[in-house]
Amino acid sequence: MKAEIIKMLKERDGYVSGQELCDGFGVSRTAVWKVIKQLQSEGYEIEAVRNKGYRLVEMTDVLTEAEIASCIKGSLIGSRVVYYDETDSTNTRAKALAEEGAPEGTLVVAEQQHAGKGRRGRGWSSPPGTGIWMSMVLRPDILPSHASMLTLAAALGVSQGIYRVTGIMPSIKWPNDLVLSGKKICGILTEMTTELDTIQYVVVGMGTNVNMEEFPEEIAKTAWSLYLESGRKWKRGPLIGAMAQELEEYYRKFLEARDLSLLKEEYEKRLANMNRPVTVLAPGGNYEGICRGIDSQGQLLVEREDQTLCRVLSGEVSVRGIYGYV
Ligand code: BTX
Repeated sequence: MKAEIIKMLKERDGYVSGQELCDGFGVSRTAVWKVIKQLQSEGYEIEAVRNKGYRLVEMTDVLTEAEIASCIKGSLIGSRVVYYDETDSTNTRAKALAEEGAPEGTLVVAEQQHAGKGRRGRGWSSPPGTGIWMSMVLRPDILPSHASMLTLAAALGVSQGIYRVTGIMPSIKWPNDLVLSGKKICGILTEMTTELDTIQYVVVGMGTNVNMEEFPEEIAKTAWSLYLESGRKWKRGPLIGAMAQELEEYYRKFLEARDLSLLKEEYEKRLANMNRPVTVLAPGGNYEGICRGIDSQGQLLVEREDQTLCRVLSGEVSVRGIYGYV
């Protein structure tokens, strides 16, 4: 009921009458008033006028389960929202929930992570009040070897969600980072659990730097936020809503083709390294080449000096631009 009331208040230009809320939810006026009081204490400025009802005047950057749920527009991603004020890692929480049978589309969001995870045992800085730390549970009927493609589809979803709300379009640094001004604003971590060669579930975790004004020294040179890029602060609820909707869209396209063939063109348009020199840091030795996009399996195509085309498997290597971070 709380999320529905937030949604009604946001969608209405004028007042929502108390009676309308009572009738709509089959509750008493006192029950409605209690919810309004709670919302006011959470940061929603709601005007209450006798004989007219309630009107949302302004809101701070509220991040609660009800706020997030009120921003969800699709039918899959975010169909269930689980929110923590603080947790170890939303990926860890999403995996535990998936083990307990959480349905596909479950979205786990935290205000703060004290053990945010990057790839290969690295950490992810996740302070409170400034970022979006979220993970979604997926249960795709695909081969485990195809799951890494979900990282690329998610990169498109998050970047499109950011674009829709802010008008800023981040580039993608293959396979799992979003960048602006040559620095990282988002990282994606995909983890899966399989049984007898079938996927039980995949958890895709996405960390987006939204309103940070500065970063810890260790990452200050490579990290960036939407605030630093645009000079203004953004409300995280609507951003999460737009990201969830876009993630759903790209996930459906991925499932339709069972690979990235429907997403390849768009991905390449946003690929930061496209047609630029890259160094591939491969286990067998580094080499240089020109990035020529991706194939329908999400492998990076790198043209070497002798014109041979190498396919770089996601997860197998890191790719760095020869100049700077991108
Ligand atoms: P990655 O291994 O590509 O990047 C991790 C590296 O990025 C770190 O070693 C550090 O140098 C740098 N870094 C750490 N924190 C930040 C930050 N906030 N902004 C920019 N750079 C940073 C990328 O791994 C995958 C990250 C996924 C994070 C999400 S958050 C929600 C979900 N839960 C969870 O535990 N992880 C995912």
